[in-house]
Amino acid sequence: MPSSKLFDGQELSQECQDFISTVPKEESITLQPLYQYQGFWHNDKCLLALISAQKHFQAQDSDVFVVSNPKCGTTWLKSLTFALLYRKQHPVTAQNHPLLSSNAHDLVPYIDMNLFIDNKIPDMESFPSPRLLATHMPYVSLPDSIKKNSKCKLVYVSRDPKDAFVSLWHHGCKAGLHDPKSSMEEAFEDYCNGISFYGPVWDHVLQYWNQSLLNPQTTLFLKYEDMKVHPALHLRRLADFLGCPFSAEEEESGVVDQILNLCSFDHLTGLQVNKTGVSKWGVDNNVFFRRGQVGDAKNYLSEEMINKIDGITRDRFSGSGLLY
Ligand code: PAP
Repeated sequence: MPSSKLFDGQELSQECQDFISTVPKEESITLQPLYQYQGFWHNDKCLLALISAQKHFQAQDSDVFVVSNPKCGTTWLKSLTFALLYRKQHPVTAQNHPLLSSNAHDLVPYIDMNLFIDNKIPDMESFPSPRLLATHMPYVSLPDSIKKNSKCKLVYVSRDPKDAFVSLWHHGCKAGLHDPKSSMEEAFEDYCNGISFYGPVWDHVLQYWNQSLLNPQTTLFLKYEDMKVHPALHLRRLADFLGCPFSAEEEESGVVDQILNLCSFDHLTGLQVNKTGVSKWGVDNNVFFRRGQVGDAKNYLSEEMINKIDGITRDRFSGSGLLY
C-alpha cells in the first residue's frame, strides 16, 4: 500500500502509478480498466481516492453515511436521508428546499468518488453537523475511523443484482462510459464474474448485511424493493435508526408523506435541476433517473441470463438469511 505522503495534494505521483501497477487489473467493458483491491474492483481514480480516504478521513460521532453498491437506490436514499435528517433547518414543504434546486449527489457527496478524488484532501471541518456523506466502498475498505466508531451510522441500500446490473448498463450507455464495441452480454458476463465498478455486488451486499446483524445500532440494511412497497414504513425505520423519530405532531401533520412525495421518483424526475442540470462533480443529473421500477431486468435479459444471475444470487446469499 502506498505511503500517506502520496496523497498530500500533489499530482498523481510515480509512486501511485507504481502502486496501481502492482494490483490485479482487468480490462472491462468500460473505457477504463478496473483494479482489484481488498477483493473489489475500482477504476484507478476511485481506488486512489479510497486509499486516501482510508488514511485521512476522520469520522465524527454524529456522521451518517449512505452506503450502496452502484445503481441500488443511492439517489433515492440520499434524498430521503437528507430531507429527514435536516428537516428542522429545511422544512420539507419549503419553496426553497435544497432538493428542489440541487441533485442529491451534490447535497450528499461520496467520500471516495467526490471528496477524496483527484488526490484532494478535503477540508471537512466546515460541513454542517451531523455530516451526511456517502460511499460505494465495501465494508472491508471503509476507513478505520468509521469502522472503529461505535456511534456513527451506516445506512445501506441493496437491490436485486439483476435490476442493479440493468440499471448500471443503461447508466454506462447514457453517460458514455462503455467501450462502444462492447455488448450488454459481455457486460453481463463481467458482472456475474464480479468484475464491475465496486463489484462483486454479492460480496458488497453480504458484508453490510452481516454488519447489520452484528451491529444493528450502527448499520441499517434496507432493500430497494421493500422501500418501493412500504416506503413510509422504511422511512420511519430510518428516522428511528438515525435518532430523529417523527414526533406525534409530525405524524399528525403528514411529514412522512411530505418527505416521500418530495423524494419520489416522479417528483424528482420532473424537476428542472434533474432534467437538465449538471452536478458540481460534472455528471448530468438525469443519468441517475431512468425507470425506478422493481423487476425491469426481465425487459432486457434473456431467460437464460436471469436464471444464471438468480442462481449466483441464491448461492452467494444462501445461509446468510438474506433473501432475493
Ligand atoms: P448511483 O449508484 O449512480 O448513485 P443509484 O441512485 O444507486 O445510482 O441507482 C439509480 C437507480 O435508482 C435507477 O434505477 P433504474 O435504472 O432501474 O431506473 C433510478 O431510476 C432509480 N431511482 C433514482 N431515483 C429514484 C427514486 N426517487 N425512487 C426510486 N428509484 C429511483
